Amino acid sequence: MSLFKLPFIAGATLGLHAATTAPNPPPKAAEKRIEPTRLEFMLTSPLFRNTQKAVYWAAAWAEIGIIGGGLDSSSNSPWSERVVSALAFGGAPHSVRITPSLVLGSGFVVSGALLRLYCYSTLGKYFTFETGITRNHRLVTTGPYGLCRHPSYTGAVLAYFGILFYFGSPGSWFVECVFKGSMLGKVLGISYALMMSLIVAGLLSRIEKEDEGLKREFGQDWVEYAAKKTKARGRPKNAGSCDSGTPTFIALENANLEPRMHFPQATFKIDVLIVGGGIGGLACAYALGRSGHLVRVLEKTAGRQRGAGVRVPPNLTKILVEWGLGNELKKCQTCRKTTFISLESGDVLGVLEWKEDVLHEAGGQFLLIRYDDLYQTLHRLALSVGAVVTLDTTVTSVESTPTPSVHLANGTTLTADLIVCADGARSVTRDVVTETKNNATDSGHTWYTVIVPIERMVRDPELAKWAQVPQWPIWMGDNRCAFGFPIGDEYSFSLYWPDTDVPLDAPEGWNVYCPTSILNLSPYDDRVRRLFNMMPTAQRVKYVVRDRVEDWVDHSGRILLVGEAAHPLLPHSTQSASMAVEDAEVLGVLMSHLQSLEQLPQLTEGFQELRRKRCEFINDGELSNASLTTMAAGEMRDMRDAGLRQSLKTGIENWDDGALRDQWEQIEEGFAYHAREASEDWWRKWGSLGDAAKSGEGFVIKIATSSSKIDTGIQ
Ligand SMILES: Cc1cc2nc3c(=O)[nH]c(=O)nc-3n(C[C@H](O)[C@H](O)[C@H](O)COP(=O)(O)OP(=O)(O)OC[C@H]3O[C@@H](n4cnc5c(N)ncnc54)[C@H](O)[C@@H]3O)c2cc1C
Ligand SMILES: *[C@@H]1O[C@H](CO)[C@@H](O)[C@H](O)[C@H]1NC(C)=O
Ligand SMILES: *[C@@H]1O[C@H](CO)[C@@H](O)[C@H](O)[C@H]1NC(C)=O
Ligand SMILES: *[C@@H]1O[C@H](CO)[C@@H](O)[C@H](O)[C@H]1NC(C)=O
Ligand SMILES: CC(=O)N[C@H]1CO[C@H](CO)[C@@H](O)[C@@H]1O
Repeated sequence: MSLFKLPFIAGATLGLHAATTAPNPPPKAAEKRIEPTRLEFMLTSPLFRNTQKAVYWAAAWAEIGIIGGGLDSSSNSPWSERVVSALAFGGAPHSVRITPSLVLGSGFVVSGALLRLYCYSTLGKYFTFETGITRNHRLVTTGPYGLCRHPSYTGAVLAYFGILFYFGSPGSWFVECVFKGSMLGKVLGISYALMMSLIVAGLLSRIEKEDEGLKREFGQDWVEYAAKKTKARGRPKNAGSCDSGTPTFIALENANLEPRMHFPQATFKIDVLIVGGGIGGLACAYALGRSGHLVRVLEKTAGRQRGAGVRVPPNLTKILVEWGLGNELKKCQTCRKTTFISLESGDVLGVLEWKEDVLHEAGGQFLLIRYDDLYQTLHRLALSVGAVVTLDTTVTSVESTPTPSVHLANGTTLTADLIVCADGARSVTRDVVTETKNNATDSGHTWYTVIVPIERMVRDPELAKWAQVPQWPIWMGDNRCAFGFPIGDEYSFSLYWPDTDVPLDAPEGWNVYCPTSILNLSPYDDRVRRLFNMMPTAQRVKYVVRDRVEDWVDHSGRILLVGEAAHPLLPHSTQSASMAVEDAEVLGVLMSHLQSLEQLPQLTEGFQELRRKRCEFINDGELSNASLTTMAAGEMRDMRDAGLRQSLKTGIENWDDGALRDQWEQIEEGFAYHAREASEDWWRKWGSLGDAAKSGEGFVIKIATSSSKIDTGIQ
């Protein structure tokens, strides 16, 4: 009779073994993006888990021993009696038998284990016992994850519940011998039950943390998935139930995740210090971290800087989508058209439609977003690849000898294999790299920006239309212009104004404010005045003109300028964020090919070669654009306006007339650039020559830039 018990013993023991054996090693420290809970050690400590497994195996063998001894007892062999009495622990070994609750317990363990094995196979190598979101994960909603939100938790709880049921059943060796047999047995039994409660509590306390982590990482995707999986069961979040009728627990492991896009990693990994954690610095941190390098960002501010609106042109959208932000970008507004309006009269002069097919050609959407949102998103991305972002840390200088190092304002010096200077237009590192003084001259113009809540704006019927259709109107005036666009529930409105009107002097930078009343807007379109004066203060960004930076790489090839430190732009340019992120993408792709430290100068020179021309081209376009929109009254301006009026009649396709057609072609070229492909092309052309040098063929190539001729030679 008790022989029938054997399959159930086997089921319970093997089931529990499978359910508590990790299919993959734990994620690396940098990948632990979900904070561990206080009971985490109960769940993840291998020592604890292995001890637990050993106890179950011992109990299983004891039970088998008793059954075996019992079978043999008819022959009264002294051997079997000795075994049975040794395992009896003072209890009643003959009461060890098969009971319905024992069978049920074993059934629970087996079904829990099978559910978990299904989860292991669905998630493959992304299933780890430690909570964490590793690099390049994606939300998995298939297989068991399509049934309920956290099947592996359900499985774990089923298995633990089953084993408790099994060992706690009358007829089990534990109850009949150990528990009933002695005081010590009772103490053991009760402490064991307590421990199991702690494990279950550990599982439960993880639910929230993991939900938060998944939500942080996957945003809308996770919210939608979670809502679907709980709504379908008609229960609130965290209390839903699965088809089996057992509680739905959040996947204990790294569940629900899968890689995004595959990005190659460098075979040779280096330490990188990034000076400045703005758009450019954070984007570089992500791109370099993704290529496998160890990155630390040093940012002088506390990190929460307030910006205004940023325009995200198509090929930046493309990069961000490849970086896994597609869903976040869906929440942004798409720019539909640009209306050109006379600042003086308020008349509409022309319309430029951002046609779907034209943008499609350029490969992405033209979006309007908030600076702060882009900043936060890139910050999160940087952390997701293990980059460390140190705030409130001001860099005073950098140097390359004897090793690349960074001096901080507090006296500390940090060293790295590569220093990336992303400290913006007012860079303190630029002159060290170029070894010449970069002149800064006053442009005589300043940007004034207000952020107006949409709900306030729509109360003025004449202004409401600008807010309701995502568009980017430009008011063109004599030596000045204005433009605005909606960013979520706010409206970013900027004026580009000559300093001759407002003699108040102000320092350069993005955190300077002034009262809006200092501008006299009464001679202009009254809507501009009303909109601007809705807010009491404006952000005041002075435009300082800087020389073109010829050298982006220092003589050692290990200190590199990126973003506005390398190519200062007119503030509020269409392409400002885009240029900085493109830099990052190109740098990341090049650095993913790094095979040795000696190769570093080749790659940094390659970066300059790839990026400088494009940035100059874009900057020239932005400047000629600015002069086009701020023309003084005269013959030229009349021609411009005539051309624009033509666009009102014919639309963009038929813009054949000179200046505007050229303008559009420029815009198109700016929009259609593909940073990753451009750098991969470069690598195919030049990178392999560098390899030849390394492999000892004696072929040396120095990358040509416009300041240095190609210099090849046999050594
Ligand atoms: C606060 C802020 C708000 C902005 N808002 C807008 C906007 O609304 N619209 C728009 O079009 N553009 C905005 N820009 C500009 C835009 O970010 C840039 O034009 C472009 O993205 C290039 O960025 P960058 O990273 O090269 O330089 P920046 O954006 O200038 O970033 C440079 C970073 O380096 C840090 N830094 C500077 N010096 C040091 C130092 N010595 N040590 C450590 N850290 C240092 C700065 O604090 C800053 O975070 C803003 C920039 C900033 C800094
Ligand atoms: C200086 O600042 C850095 C970064 O903020 C910090 O790690 C370091 O400990 C500081 N050093 C001193 C001496 O305070
Ligand atoms: C920068 O300033 C120096 C010294 O005033 C001057 O000689 C040089 O020509 C300037 N460079 C440019 C590009 O204006
Ligand atoms: C030039 O200005 C137009 C609108 O005036 C704008 O659409 C375009 O993006 C600008 N060009 C560049 C290169 O930024
Ligand atoms: C999204 C995207 O890649 N769009 C365009 C970017 O530019 C390249 C050309 O460099 C086009 O081929 C892409 O279609």
